Amino acid sequence: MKRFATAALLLTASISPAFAETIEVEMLNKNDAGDRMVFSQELIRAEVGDVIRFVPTDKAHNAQSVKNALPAGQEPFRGKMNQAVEYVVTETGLTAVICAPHQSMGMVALVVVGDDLSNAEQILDARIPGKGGKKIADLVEEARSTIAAETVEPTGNS
Ligand SMILES: [Cu+2]
Repeated sequence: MKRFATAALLLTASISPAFAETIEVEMLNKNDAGDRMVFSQELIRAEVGDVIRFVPTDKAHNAQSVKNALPAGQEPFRGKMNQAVEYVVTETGLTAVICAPHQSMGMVALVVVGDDLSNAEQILDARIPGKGGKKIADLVEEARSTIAAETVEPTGNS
């Protein structure tokens, strides 16, 4: 009995270190497509346990969450200007991320954790100004259609 318990414990221990990832997102003045004041990834898909690291590749940016635009129970984050900041994901759902000085120019991103879209309406109600608000709405729509496409029953040849 004791031997069995030990074996079970070892097995659990070897499985449990989850495949947590660090996802790096750059803060840019311009991306390869020529868009100005942008995050290098705008639809950021993650899982609980992952860390999203926003890095100041270019100057004069920050990354932070937005009040009422993140999952219940999730700790908000607020990076300083010109500094890297890490968002430690603990909850499933959507999080709107902005660069404070450039949000109205469209420097925003949407984090999608665990394919959970249940707080989408809150994200859309968060009143991010200008192009940022429009882009967040587009990203919510993109997340919806991407996840819907992935959850379609497999046809057998895919
Ligand atoms: Cu910025």
